[in-house]
Amino acid sequence: MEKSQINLPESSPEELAAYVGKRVIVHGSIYKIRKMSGFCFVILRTARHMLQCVCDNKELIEGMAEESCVILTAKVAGESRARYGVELHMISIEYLSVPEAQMPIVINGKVVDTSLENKLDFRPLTLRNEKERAIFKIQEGLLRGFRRFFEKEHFTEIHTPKIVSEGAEGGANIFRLDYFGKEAYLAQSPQFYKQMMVGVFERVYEVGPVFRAEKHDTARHLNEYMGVDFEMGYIKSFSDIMEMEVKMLTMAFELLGQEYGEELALLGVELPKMQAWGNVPILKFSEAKRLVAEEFHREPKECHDFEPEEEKLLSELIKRKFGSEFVFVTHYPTGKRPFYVMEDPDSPGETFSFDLIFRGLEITTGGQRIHEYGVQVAKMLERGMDVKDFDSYLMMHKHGMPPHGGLGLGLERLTAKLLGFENIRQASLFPRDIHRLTP
Ligand code: AMO
Repeated sequence: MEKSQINLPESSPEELAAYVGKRVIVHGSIYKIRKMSGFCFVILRTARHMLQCVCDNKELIEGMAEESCVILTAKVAGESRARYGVELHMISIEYLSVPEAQMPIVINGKVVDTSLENKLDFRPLTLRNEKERAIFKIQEGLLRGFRRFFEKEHFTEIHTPKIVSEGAEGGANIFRLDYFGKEAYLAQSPQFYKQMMVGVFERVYEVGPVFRAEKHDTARHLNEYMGVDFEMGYIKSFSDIMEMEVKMLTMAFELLGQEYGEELALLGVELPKMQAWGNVPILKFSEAKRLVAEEFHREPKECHDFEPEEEKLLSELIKRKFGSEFVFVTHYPTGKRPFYVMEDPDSPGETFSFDLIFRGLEITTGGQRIHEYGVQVAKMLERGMDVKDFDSYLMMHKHGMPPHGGLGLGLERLTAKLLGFENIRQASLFPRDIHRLTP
């Protein structure tokens, strides 16, 4: 009889119907064995799917162990009760490996029923659970959507150094390194380098790790996270950047809807409706602060920034008033923004900057940058910075830069909020926080 090789990761499960009546060879891990009288159900975990198999061969059943890696030969049969409308009737099994130890934690239930700490401690195993791994397929989908958008908009992908001589974002949350006797740092963001590359490619993006030595243990901070950064030249205003972000998110959500339906359904996720640019609510920081204080009768403790609780309340208010889960907050006070951010000439003390808040959490910061050498140097001096330390950064300003701006988006924050998680760690494959360096 003719054998066909099914390559499941590439094909959509619906295509399996075409194989009914055929003999196939398929590899994967035995996820779950459910013994019945005289036969057993086996769920085979492939790169993306969970395939229902049936085995009535006593000898085959006896030797079977969960988490064995196998190559199955089987016949495909139609079965309306199975997830993809087909099941595999097992003919033979070739074992590639058999587990040596008992699973320390149950991974093949509907959910991994344990604390987040435990889930993270056993991450190489708990990620094998179908719901846990679905989180990271969705994260992959977001990035595919972003990349599709960047390609369409003619952005060049760049990779900038993560060992640097100066922090770009200021503040104390920077990791120090001994770099052959010199002091160096882990990059707090690709900020300087993405700006430099605007002078070369005009539009650039980077997806890469960002390091922040946050000493506090919160549900929204990691010490290493994935930054999605872009930067573009010849902008007319920083609202060009916000418009780009709306389009970028729209494209990513569309792609998720088209190609990640199975994972979204597994996690019970409904995609947010991103309004078209022009309809997404935009508020100035000072207005947003005032609105939250008035509506919720609270006295702000911090005047120059949002408290986490205020971001939550603002989202709640915007959803109620405008039906939007996204809100741009603009014109943050100069003192709270890094030295490269452009100040509004008509409103000194306010910057051409913004945050995007989604479901109560800041997922993005962006804005327009200072592109003129004299203005940038003056700003640095005003802040008591040593201009000489920034020679290589200032080279681009000195030799001509277009008006430009960009943004940085935290991938784990977006994923966590999209999937309704309280803790950002759930959306990081192997989170790094003050307590966690392994796995
Ligand atoms: P910012 O410092 O606001 O801006 O960072 C950008 C986005 O990164 C995410 N983020 C974090 N995610 C997880 N853990 C953390 N510790 C953490 N810190 C920040 C947030 C945030 O909105 N250079 C600017 C961006 C720009 O203007 O282009 C910057 O890095 O989602």
